Amino acid sequence: MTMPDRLLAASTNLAQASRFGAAGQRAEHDRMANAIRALAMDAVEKAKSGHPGMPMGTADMATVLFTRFLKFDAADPAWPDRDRFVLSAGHGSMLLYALLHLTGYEKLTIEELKKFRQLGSLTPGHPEYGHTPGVETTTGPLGQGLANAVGMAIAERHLAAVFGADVVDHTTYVLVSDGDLMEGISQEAIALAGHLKLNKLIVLFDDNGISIDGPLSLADSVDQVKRFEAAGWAACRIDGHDPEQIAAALEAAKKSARPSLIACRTVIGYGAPTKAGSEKSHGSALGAAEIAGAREKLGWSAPPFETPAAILAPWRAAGARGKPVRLAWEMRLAALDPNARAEFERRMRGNVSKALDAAVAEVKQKLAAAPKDIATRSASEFALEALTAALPEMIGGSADLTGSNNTRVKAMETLNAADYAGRFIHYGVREHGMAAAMNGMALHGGIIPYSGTFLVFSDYCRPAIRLAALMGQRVIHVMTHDSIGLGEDGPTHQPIEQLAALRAIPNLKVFRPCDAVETAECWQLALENKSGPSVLALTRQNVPQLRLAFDGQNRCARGAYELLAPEGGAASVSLFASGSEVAIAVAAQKLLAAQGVAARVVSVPCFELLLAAPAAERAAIVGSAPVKLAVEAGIRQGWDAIIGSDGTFVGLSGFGASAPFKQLYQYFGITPEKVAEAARAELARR
Ligand SMILES: Cc1ncc(C[n+]2csc(CCOP(=O)(O)OP(=O)(O)O)c2C)c(N)n1
Repeated sequence: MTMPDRLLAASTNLAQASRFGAAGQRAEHDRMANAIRALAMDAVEKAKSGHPGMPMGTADMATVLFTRFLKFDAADPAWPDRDRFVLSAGHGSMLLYALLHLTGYEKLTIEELKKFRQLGSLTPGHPEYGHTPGVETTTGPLGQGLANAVGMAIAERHLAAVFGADVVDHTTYVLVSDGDLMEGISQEAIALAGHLKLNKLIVLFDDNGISIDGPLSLADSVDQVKRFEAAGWAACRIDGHDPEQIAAALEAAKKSARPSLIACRTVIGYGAPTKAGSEKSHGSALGAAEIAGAREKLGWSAPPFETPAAILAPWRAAGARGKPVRLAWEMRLAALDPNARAEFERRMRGNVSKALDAAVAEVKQKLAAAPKDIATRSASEFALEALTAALPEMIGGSADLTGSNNTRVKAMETLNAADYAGRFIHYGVREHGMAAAMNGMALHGGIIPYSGTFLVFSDYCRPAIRLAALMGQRVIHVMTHDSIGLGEDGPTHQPIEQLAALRAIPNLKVFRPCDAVETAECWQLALENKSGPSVLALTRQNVPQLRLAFDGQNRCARGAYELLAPEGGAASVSLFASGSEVAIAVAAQKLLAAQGVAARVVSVPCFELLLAAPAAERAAIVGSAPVKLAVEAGIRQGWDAIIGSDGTFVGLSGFGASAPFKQLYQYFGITPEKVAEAARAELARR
């Protein structure tokens, strides 16, 4: 037992001895668990929607966890060394809200519980991070919470290795349902956690054998205990309504050298007279008669939304029992070497240090001194050499495409079970699990995760990227091979609609830099984007460096800028492009100039930043040339916001093909000649 564990155990045992007495312990437990059940029934009933079955079935597990194991202080929901509790089965949100209310999270008043699922309340349908104090991650899409928890557990191990167990020493608990474990992402998460031997990750499985359609046997016959064991976990099966079995299993899990699964056999809707054990209690209000029957069965006579003082008191004590532990932690933090403490605090605040500006300037200076006509994925690696040296909180990775994504710089050691201090994660071929684990790391704090895969596989990451955007988490996805420019791998690997699809996600920034200088600038913007995720779409093929003179300003910061002014008078054509197509626009400008047409070139590395710019600035960047033409090796969707619905687009409208990349650009007509031709044709039409 570590020192903080001993402190917590001492405060828990003391409190329990005085409260329960040996004989009354079970009865006290039942009353406390029933308080959760009653609140869940009442809130769902009042809202006339929600999921009472899961909180009623898991109330015993949650009561044991929150009163005897979980290290937390309801008075300080953001305490960095708290244990994390992730409710992966987010539909059971009333379990979490009841727990937060009962343990005394100040904002989770009974009034908030009465407003369950109502606009503006702290108790939305599914738990939302950043909205409700005490909610560690947004859950609802099944499987995500489990994979987030893997990331949190990685973050904990890494930061403990860096800063020491005196300041980082906590456990990540996850409550999962059958649905979580049926989702494919769970396999990725479980395999990764087992491989990394994340022994401070403990999964409580609500093994109730029921999902929405009915008994699980309709669709599933997996032996979850064997499945987890096969992935390197410790796993056991217990009665999820027996507090002593739950406690014993948690004790054992805390001592395990591997991550642990505790499959808790439970009855969904426990206590409901006719709906318990049935899908009927899963996702709708129980109804007045059923609730009356449940109250009687559970021996709960308090009116709706009332928790008798004698039951609330031990709950509140449970919420406060972590306070001395937190205070002791604060003293240990204060005793840390001042530099280490300042660094720990900086990282937990998520502020990137001034070193970032210097690192970016250094990269840009080097590029001005010795220009590089390289692929933007290589430019990204070049930038990462400086950035990862400047920002030790950056943890890189790749889903088995390390050499292709160029996300690993030479100085980076692997983060693995033998050395959690490493900074590069081999995620394996697990894009979805990777993206969700990155969310968990960012949520944990102290880490800026970035990773790599091919842009076309952003589809495999999408549900997790969407949640990162919803939660406002800084995760950075390096996505290379960003167009038909990847060549011979053919249409399965060539992203076409992916840029548009990613740009459709609110609060996600999609960067597509055109050269090595823009790549460094886009990296800077992604790292400074504290309140949302970013994607860096990078080329496989070489591109010329278009920005040759050193410019201290980050020209990508407005999302777009005039790269080349028109030659000889006002522009009659504005050529817009992103990424590798900017060089095509530049060549087209020359062709047009030779034909007496003045054109300007606007590089558009980030739609979202451009569209967020003040209207006057945006108008100045877009300009007033009569012909607006965009070129991008993808679909048109989204570009109309810049070129207008009557603008001209040179790109793709179907899938790619397998061939050397130069041939493909010719074949699909994405060339300077075709761009110039389209511009002239449009000018002639006007
Ligand atoms: C990715 C995803 N697909 C579907 C759903 C809709 N949904 C919510 S709960 C659930 C399954 C319910 O079964 P289980 O997970 O065992 O929960 P329990 O019935 O035990 O509460 C489904 C399909 C979802 N939330 N997320």
